Amino acid sequence: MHYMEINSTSITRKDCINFTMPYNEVVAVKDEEVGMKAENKELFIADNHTPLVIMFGPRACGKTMVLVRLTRYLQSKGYNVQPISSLRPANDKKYMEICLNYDSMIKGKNVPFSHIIITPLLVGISTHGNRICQILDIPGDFCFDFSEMRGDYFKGNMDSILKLNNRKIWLVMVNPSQFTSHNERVLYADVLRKLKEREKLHDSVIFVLNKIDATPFVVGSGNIKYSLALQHIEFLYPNIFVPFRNVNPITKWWRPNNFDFTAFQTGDFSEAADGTLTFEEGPDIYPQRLWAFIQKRIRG
Ligand SMILES: Nc1nc2c(ncn2[C@@H]2O[C@H](COP(=O)(O)OP(=O)(O)OP(=O)(O)O)[C@@H](O)[C@H]2O)c(=O)[nH]1
Ligand SMILES: [Mg+2]
Repeated sequence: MHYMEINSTSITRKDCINFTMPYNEVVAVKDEEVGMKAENKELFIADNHTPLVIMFGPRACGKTMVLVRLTRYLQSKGYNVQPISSLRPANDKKYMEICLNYDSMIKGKNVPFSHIIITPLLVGISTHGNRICQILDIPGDFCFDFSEMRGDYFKGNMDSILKLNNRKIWLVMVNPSQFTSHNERVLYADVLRKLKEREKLHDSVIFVLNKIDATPFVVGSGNIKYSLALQHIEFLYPNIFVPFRNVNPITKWWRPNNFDFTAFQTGDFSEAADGTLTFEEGPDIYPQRLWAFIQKRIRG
């Protein structure tokens, strides 16, 4: 894979717009990194009251790694983060194994977690014995399906999740390289428009630009050129933010958008000569900022 050097301190808006192709080179994920194909199993969300945070995005955009990194951060701050076993029947041995070994699985350095956690996963975040939220990670293949020509993108589990009564906070992944064709990016913006149509009153969206380390928007550790990054995502995914604009004639003047936008880097991934994938976690500022947005949205 080819890595390009970018001098991030001297970029301009024009440069960002012209950077489309190099992104694909920088962060293209090799097929073998994606892991095995996951199975779309029936899911059961027993807790219908606690807000549900849902990781949403195509395959290999980094959903599971964002969950892993957020878990590590929250645990370091004293939160209790535990998988919720009732998501799957007790005879699902693979899921029960993840529930039992989650802590040790996500703590190693030489473990390609995302290759192990290829099944849907529900974790509960609690503090002082109170559950604050649940986070659901679903493999990208089951978030939406482009092949449905009528634009009915959500089927099976995703359709059932959309019908749940829990307050929903969607963590929508939008990195420049998660699709390789313009057509797919246009379709993704359409998927998000449909998602918005099915939102309930208290639901909300946080756009997450993961793999920020592979873009030119990082000025220093955790110091991101946010407005340029936002403009660039808008350029790559035409009209993506339109359904999420604040159309209230009064409040739109000081709050133009009904969404939050944050960057994320789960960590540095390097491959040893023997093929072992090593993970070194990224700066705390990313999970810290994401968690602040999630907490704000939980409060409503
Ligand atoms: N450069 C960079 N690469 C990342 C980052 N986070 C994840 N990756 C890469 O992306 C790959 C896929 O990450 P996953 O978390 O498995 O992606 P996913 O969205 O859960 O994929 P599915 O479960 O198949 O939908 C990882 O194996 C890493 O190689 C990041 O912050 N920076
Ligand atoms: Mg995953």
